Amino acid sequence: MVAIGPPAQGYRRVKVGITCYPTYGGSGALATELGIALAHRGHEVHFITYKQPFRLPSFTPRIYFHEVDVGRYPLFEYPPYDLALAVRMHEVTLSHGLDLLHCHYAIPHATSAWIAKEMLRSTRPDIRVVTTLHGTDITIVGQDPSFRPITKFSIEKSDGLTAVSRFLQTETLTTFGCTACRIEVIPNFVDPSVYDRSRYTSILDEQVNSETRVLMHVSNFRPVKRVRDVVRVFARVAREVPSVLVMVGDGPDRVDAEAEVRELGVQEKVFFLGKIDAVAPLLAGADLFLLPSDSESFGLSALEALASGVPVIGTRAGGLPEVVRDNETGFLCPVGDIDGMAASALGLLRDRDRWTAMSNLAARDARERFNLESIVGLYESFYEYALSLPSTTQRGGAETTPSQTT
Ligand code: GMT
Repeated sequence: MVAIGPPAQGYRRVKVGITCYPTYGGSGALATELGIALAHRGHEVHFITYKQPFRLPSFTPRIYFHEVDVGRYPLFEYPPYDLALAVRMHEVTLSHGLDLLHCHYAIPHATSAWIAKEMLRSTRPDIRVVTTLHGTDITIVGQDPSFRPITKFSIEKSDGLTAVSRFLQTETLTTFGCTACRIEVIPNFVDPSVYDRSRYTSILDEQVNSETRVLMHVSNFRPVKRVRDVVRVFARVAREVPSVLVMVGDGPDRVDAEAEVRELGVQEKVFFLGKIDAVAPLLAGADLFLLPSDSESFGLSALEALASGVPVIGTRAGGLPEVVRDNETGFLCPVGDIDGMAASALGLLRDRDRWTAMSNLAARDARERFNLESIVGLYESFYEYALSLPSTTQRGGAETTPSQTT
């Protein structure tokens, strides 16, 4: 865990309300770990969401959790969570004197924050809204005709915008054409003390003998993850190298993955573990991480694997090439290229020296480029910048950021 220390470079201590999706998913994991790190550095953090975030321990000094209760009314076939969230944001801002609201994932969080800000216009005109774009809020949901106008509006009404990769920054600017929007790239991060292979004795040892290679996939099993491809790549590898596949997580396509396992006759070699909060001890026992996604704005799970010394076999999709160095810390192939991914995996598993070199480089590169300490410092700096701006209420849209990465 990070040490308690002052905010980076003497930034002021802030009171921040963080809203995220609290159940499984990279954006919720990142938002929670950011909140924990900020609290360790002396800031006051208020999570405002419908459930305690899954990576939030029961008690951490300077962290508070405010549950959003949507309530029930017979007339509401669709209970208005967005409005209940706005009301809670408004209330927590007033009762705890928040400086800013930090929304992770645009829809509906940035929209609710805008409503809360309008409600605070006379009492707290100084409240600022920062929105971090994570991925499908832009690439899938935000482009659906039913959400596109409100996504664009909410983005434009945020005081500050960050995106987790250069890919997502460009995608947002081109998709929404919001020329007034300036988006700071602040990549995701890992805590190097948690994702450290040497810290854990492999908990898979009881199930898997030392000659068997462990391939792993961690996700929320949504269509974008292409979990059937995970099984297909593995089945090819398993034909030639003694190996098992460990599938961590759950979601709509789990049944598909299980069907593929049966169709390919690899039931004895594939373990579905379901949702697991702490993946670091599992990653420490893995030889390869598979992430054959259709699109991935960043790939936090890939970063956690790399930091754990697990080379990644994935796709050259979205922001993944910004995280995985092709041929150095893993291998990236075109989406759907099962043969290519299987060949890369086999090549590496058969060459232990190369695997060791790649594993070491993966851990080092992840620590250097995506270190918790420095990335949290970027958020602190961004908060400072957002707080220094005139509000969008007065000027009508997101503004230029201090260090543009476009
Ligand atoms: O946008 C999503 O699909 C949801 C989100 C999540 O909650 O899992 O995932 C996105 O955000 C992560 C954290 O920033 C990124 O690491 C993932 O790449 C991204 N997912 C996609 O782009 C599919």
